[in-house]
Amino acid sequence: MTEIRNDWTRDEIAEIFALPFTDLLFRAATVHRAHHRADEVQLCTLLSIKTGGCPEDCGYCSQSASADSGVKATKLMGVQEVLQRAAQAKDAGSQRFCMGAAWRNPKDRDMPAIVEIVKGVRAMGLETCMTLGMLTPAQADMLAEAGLDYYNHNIDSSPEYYERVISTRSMGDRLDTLGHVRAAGINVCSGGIVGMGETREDRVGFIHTLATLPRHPESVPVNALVPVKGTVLGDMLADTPLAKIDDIEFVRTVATARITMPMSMVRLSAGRESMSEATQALCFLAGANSIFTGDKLLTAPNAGDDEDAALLARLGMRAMEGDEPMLACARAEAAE
Ligand code: SAM
Ligand code: DTB
Ligand code: SF4
Repeated sequence: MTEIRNDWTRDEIAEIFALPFTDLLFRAATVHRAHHRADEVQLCTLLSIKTGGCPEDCGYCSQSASADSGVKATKLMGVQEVLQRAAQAKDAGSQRFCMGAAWRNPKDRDMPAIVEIVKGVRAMGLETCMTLGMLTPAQADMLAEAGLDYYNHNIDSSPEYYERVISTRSMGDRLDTLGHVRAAGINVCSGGIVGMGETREDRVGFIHTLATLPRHPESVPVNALVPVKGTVLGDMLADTPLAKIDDIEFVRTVATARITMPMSMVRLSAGRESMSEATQALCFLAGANSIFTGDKLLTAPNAGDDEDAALLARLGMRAMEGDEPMLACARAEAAE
């Protein structure tokens, strides 16, 4: 078993990131195998339960009210409709149902419906994950009491690059919410986006921030920017195509996350649709062991269940079943 460390230095992480590619992949695959089954991938389904009109100004996001992306703002979806969508996801073989709302933070008047949704989805035997923006300690406790398994709240990038992408809230605000989620006893899902025009040093700083949290997030989503027309970053990258991240650098980011956070589920998240099967296969070799399935993310298109099933079959890999990810969390606790 690899030692679980929370005292990584930025230099150490930069050194791992820059290893010869073959050495990096070998090391990441070795760590992966010591803690997880390397032939299994967790399937998660996303649903946007409240879309668009968000007061935050995240430069990548189609749902920000300050973007001109054409995404229409909706109200919070009704409980029954969410449950129906969760049932479809379960039938399609999903293990975790992740629900996102385009809020800066939930209002207290929204909480009863959110609690009902968590209880209903959980009762179907799915793991529940929500991403609703910033939480107060009391809201985190309410979600924990409802039985929420995971809360997603991404740090998105390095502390330095974060400020260039979002101005309406700080990295400190994000870390505070992650602290409230942890204190409430909910599993933490936190990652970020690569390909936003950041440097290698920023990608190192991004992994360093996650890998030095007092406890590593149980899930680490690594998104590749989906460039959306009408968003600051979508338009910037359309003008400077050279800023687009190359596949090898993306795989390096996944491998470095795997090596520094051995127990975590590393999720190959947004951006898979424009990734070749070979790149996705390299990501699995580098330690990614979770994906979003279904033909839609929150607002952007995704690969789709059939394509994913075909990819896993071609690679001779299989969907994770039962409580295996929770087992990983239990092992993490036991290792403390
Ligand atoms: N409003 C909540 C929040 O920001 O925490 C939840 C929803 S938000 C859409 C969830 C995450 O999706 C963001 O933190 C970001 O990392 C990712 N994301 C959003 N737009 C993206 C894009 N165009 N490409 C890649 N990832 C994106
Ligand atoms: C995460 O890290 N990626 C997911 C999930 N957490 C909520 C969201 C991806 C959003 C991609 C862009 C869109 O669909 O609008
Ligand atoms: Fe709002 Fe979340 Fe999009 Fe930022 S990422 S604009 S907080 S929905």
